[in-house]
Amino acid sequence: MIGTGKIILGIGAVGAIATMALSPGELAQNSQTGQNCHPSYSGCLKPNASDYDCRGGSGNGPYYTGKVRVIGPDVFGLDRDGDGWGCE
Ligand SMILES: [Ca+2]
Repeated sequence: MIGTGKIILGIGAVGAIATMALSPGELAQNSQTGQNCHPSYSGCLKPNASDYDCRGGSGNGPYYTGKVRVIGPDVFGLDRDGDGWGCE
């Protein structure tokens, strides 16, 4: 319970700072990690997609992407060689 209280306080503090002084760059970064983008990929893939495949490849979709930075668990299997870049 103590831990939960600390988390709520932390979010409140971050929100206050963000409202007061947030540069355009930070705003853009925030929108990329928002609910509309998948947290594992930097190219803003849909977070609720059933699968992504590489554009121009032999995958069956339903969604396709070009080269994309993989910044979290590679749930769509786009980065086969594990170097952090998918669909190279
Ligand atoms: Ca790769």
